[in-house]
Amino acid sequence: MKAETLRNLKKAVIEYDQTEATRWAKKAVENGIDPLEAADALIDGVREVGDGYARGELFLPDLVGAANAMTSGIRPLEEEISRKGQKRRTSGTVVIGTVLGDIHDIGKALVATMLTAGGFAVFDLGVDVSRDRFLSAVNEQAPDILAMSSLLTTTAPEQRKVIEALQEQNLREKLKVMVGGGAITEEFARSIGADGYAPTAPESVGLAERLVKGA
Ligand code: B12
Repeated sequence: MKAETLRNLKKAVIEYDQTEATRWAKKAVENGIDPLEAADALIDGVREVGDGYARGELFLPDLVGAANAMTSGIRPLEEEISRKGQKRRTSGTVVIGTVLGDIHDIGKALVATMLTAGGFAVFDLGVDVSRDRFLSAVNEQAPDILAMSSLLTTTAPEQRKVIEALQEQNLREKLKVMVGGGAITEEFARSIGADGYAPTAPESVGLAERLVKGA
């Protein structure tokens, strides 16, 4: 029963099937399967699709489909995880959001999902996130990494302003900043004093790991 459930959770993600992901996640809870193990099965699925994308064998819609299925399945499991007072092992904590004035969500959400699949605890602030909101999340969560997304050239400078605000509040040394999104380049990231840039969601995981290790 357990092996079948875990297999079907992973399969639901690989087949981009949100309904099946939710159904098997609920079944896992009903049958007393460790929700952390069940979540790992979903995460395995996203990793597999992420690897396929990184190798150029799969495409953006595949990544989006897998991410959506994982998000659907993980909800009932997270409820059970918090009911049992369990904690997931994490590689680090990330606060992520799309900057003020920008409502593009898809890439940022993918990065959040891939980082979750990569073992990070991710606090997604959503889109159109103000400097104050980023700063209070940094104060509340004390993350290892602050990740910002920008799709518009008009709002990209907001990333610099957030970094400056971190400096003013003496928070900059306490975390790493990584940036990305269609409007961002490696050069821009360097010019605003970010610690790292990645062009894709799968690559953001390796970047986050390197930043946390201080490499
Ligand atoms: C979908 C879309 C929208 C949707 C957004 C829906 C949603 N829920 O997200 C809607 C219709 C709302 C929209 C609105 C607008 N849009 Co629009 N939109 C797009 C479009 C077609 C796709 C964006 C997308 O989701 N791409 C797919 C994702 C997966 O890619 P991505 O976000 O870049 O993310 C990848 C990487 O960049 C990276 N990544 C992303 N974030 C991060 C963060 C970190 C930390 C890291 C490491 C990596 C990383 O990982 C992701 C996956 O690998 C693009 C065109 C394009 N080709 O990109 C235009 C585009 C971004 N939009 C554009 C514009 C101008 C607008 C509007 C101003 C249009 C208007 N006149 O109203 C408004 C702005 C609204 C606002 N205030 O934000 C322009 C921006 C031009 C520019 N350079 O400034 C683009 C490029 C279209 C164009 N060619 O003109 N848009």
